[in-house]
Amino acid sequence: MSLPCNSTFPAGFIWGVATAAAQIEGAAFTDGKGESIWDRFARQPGKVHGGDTLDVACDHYHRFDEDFALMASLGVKHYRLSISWPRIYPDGDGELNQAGLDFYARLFDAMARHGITPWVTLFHWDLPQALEDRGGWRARETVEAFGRYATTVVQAFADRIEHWITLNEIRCFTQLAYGYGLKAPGVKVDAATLNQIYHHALVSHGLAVQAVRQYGGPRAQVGLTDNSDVCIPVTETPADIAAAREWYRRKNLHLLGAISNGGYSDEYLERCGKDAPKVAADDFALISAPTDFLGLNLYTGPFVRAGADGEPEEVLLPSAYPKADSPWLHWAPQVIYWGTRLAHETYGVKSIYITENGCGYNDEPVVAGEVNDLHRREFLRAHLRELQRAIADGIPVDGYFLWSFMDNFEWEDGYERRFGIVHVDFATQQRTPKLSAHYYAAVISANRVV
Ligand code: GBH
Repeated sequence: MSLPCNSTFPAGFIWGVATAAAQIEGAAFTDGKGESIWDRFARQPGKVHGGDTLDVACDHYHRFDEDFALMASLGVKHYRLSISWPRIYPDGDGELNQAGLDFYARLFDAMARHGITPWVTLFHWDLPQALEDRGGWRARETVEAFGRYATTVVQAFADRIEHWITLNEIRCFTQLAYGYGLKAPGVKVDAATLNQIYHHALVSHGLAVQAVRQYGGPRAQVGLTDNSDVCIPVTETPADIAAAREWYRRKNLHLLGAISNGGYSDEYLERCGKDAPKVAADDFALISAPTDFLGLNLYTGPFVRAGADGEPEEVLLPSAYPKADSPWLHWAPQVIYWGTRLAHETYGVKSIYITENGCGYNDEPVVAGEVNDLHRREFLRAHLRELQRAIADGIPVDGYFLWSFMDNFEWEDGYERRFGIVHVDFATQQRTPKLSAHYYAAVISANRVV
């Protein structure tokens, strides 16, 4: 008798891996690429761990063919990657760099040869520095420039790409970058400017959707990748679930809430007060145009319970609570179940892809040709069990992309923090699949949690 907990995933379930251009490509100033805000940020003292830069990274720019061969050897058939805007438009706008388009054409050709389907993110944080110099995401001009860049890329690759992701994690390149100054460009703007930046990100998403609809061809699919704030009910009882639902609704009001609502809610506008964003007449027609799927990056989340009067109340993490080496990444596998369930219930999303999930650790040495990351295998297995539970409960999750294919430039943490299932020796560029890579290969091949 086959036990339900060992059942296979639905036929056609998408198993993939993910990366982003700035984190792996290197070749930061090669073939006409312009400077990005991360190239600049990494050169400012004290911003990135160890003074690491993106100049070489995994040298994927020159090694993509071997990387795809390795990917294919693990049975990975779907790969989420991003395109570097400053490779295509070195100044963000204006002159097109044909060599940049040619690079991605070679890359997609190589993927096709290795039987790997691309899922392309148009913006994963590497804003051209030239645009930042003219106001960056504070300026509506950047939104228009993004629309032109997105149109160029979609037109160039419509014959090869069917899956498009507009933006990666609005909260990170707005709030964390311009609000807290932790990510490039590393500034702290006032509340009104930050709300305007959020709004500009939403309009940019809308312009990319429009570009895919106009030029992507009949089979093209498009969606946003969001890192919604997700919480986990401490007990799965009606009171705590209701509290979690309310916490989730409030926290995501300004992004997924506004998109699904077709405008900013009164509740959000009251919260903004005098700092509310300026909205042009047709903005929400763009922002709220239907998409084909929602991408969710799910890593962790707080635990919430019903407090007095059922009000959501976060339960603080005690010091003994398990974490990865990334200090923000505490162990909470149910984020997969509740992240997808709350999105489905709250916004009526019909198709969800988990576009990232994974964990970051520091010391994962290669010993006798092997990397023993049993900790990551355990992390994956626990999260995949929650994915299976979500699917069993009828939540429409159609795919899962593991972050990341290989160790890479982990933003402000530099190369210290490793998220890959493939180990990269950054001195030699040697790749070594970790124990978790062999585990994930077995999951893909069996189409179930093994
Ligand atoms: C993703 O972000 C990114 O898309 C990806 O590029 C990255 O490599 C990967 O995850 C791993 O980090 O400093 O306390 O304010 C993940 C979501 C949310 C993780 C914000 C870091 C910083 C929290 N990120 N978080 S804090």
